[in-house]
Amino acid sequence: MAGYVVVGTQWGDEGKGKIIDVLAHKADYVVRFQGGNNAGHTVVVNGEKFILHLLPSGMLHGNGKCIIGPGVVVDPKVLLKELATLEEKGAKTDHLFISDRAHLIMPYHVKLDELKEEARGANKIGTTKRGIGPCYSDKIARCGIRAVDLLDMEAFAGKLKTNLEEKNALFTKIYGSEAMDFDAIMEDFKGYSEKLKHRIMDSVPEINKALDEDKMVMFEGAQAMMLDINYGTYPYVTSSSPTTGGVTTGVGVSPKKIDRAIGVMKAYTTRVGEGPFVTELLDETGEQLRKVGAEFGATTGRPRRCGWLDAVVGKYAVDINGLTDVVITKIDVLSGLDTIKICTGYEIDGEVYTTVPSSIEKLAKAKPVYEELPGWKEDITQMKEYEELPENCKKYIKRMEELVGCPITVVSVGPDRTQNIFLR
Ligand code: 2SA
Ligand code: GDP
Ligand code: MG
Repeated sequence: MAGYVVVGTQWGDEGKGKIIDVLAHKADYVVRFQGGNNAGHTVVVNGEKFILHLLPSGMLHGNGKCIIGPGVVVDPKVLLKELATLEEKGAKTDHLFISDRAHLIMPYHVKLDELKEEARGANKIGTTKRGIGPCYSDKIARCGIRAVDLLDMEAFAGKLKTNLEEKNALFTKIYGSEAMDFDAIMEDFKGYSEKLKHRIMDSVPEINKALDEDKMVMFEGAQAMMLDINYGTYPYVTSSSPTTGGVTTGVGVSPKKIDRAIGVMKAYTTRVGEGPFVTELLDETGEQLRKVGAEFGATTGRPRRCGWLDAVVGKYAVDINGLTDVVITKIDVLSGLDTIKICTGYEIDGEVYTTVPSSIEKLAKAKPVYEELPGWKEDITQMKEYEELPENCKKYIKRMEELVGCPITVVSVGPDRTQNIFLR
């Protein structure tokens, strides 16, 4: 069996897309298991940049099958646009399939996401406003509409009618907004059904069979550990499980079939959206990280908040995900700094914590306990071997490894597919 999972270990945007693309050339399947088009996964091939939102990051290899799994929420309009963009660039797309169990993001979910964020005011979550939370809410409330419903537009119409009645009452009576038109939505979705129906499949038996036949299946995580609905900085999280546990429920495979769990860890930390961020830098160094690291949302363009590496979060991610490997990314962004800090604990009301507290109020009060390491000046972006790296850079990598307690197997030194140093 060769089930590989790739997950984010911080607040997302660690470079998962790049790493999945690097590994996907030998994969028979690349499967998304949660999230939706809130994700922005960047892949750079020969200097050309592709940002994937719903499409798995293995799309550009065109060898294996790419599947949008049962645990994903799919906005068909966005999906069709993304497919068209790739096709315009000459990439092949006939290897993309959608699980019939995946839930559909409906236009009323997007509208509700916007209205809810507006209503929260200063307490907003900072969502991507792509309808993710409202769609997962309907899934759990057992009134969602799924991809399989696009294969039976009569059944679809009945479900849309019931849902829209309820949502329109919310829009008009609670939010003072306008009702949405049933006929217009129905018309659009008939079109999506025609364009997508040949890609809708039952992915469960096929993926399980592939794993039983020792094929390589890569499960692609979106968002990350600290945005997990159960273990992240609730309520400042996304509405799915981006951790390895999300694979078993999000694709329908046993945990026994996962052989490697790869956590992608940025050499510093970023967060986009609201919520506590213990190592955030609101000074010039934070500004430098944002500038050098080009830290802007790949979906919304929002500036990302930047700060030092948080090893408390790193260790938490290693434990919860059962990581077998850590891949460090963007360490090249740290070149030129005199010293670099790593957070090893949180001081909260005079007590030092080395685990992530569940209370958001406590976390908001946490002061980072730092360890300081010497920096390096060299440009490392063209280096190919571990031995070539500056001594202080090697020391930083070693210390990261010790603190998070998991072998580091790859160090990424630039956005391109080819900019990697393999350690093991
Ligand atoms: P949502 O839209 O309901 O999932 O938002 C809830 C929180 O999850 C965060 N979130 C993300 N954080 C980092 N990256 C994401 N993808 C894009 C990117 C984000 C962008 O690659 O840059 O472009 O702004 C992502 N998606 C969701 C979100 O910020 C909320 O904190
Ligand atoms: P993802 O959501 O985890 O896939 O990450 P994003 O694509 O949202 O953000 C990561 C950004 O960093 C993208 O612009 C990547 O092209 C870029 N990137 C990935 N790895 C590296 C690296 O090692 N060095 C640098 N400088 N950039 C990288
Ligand atoms: Mg991203």
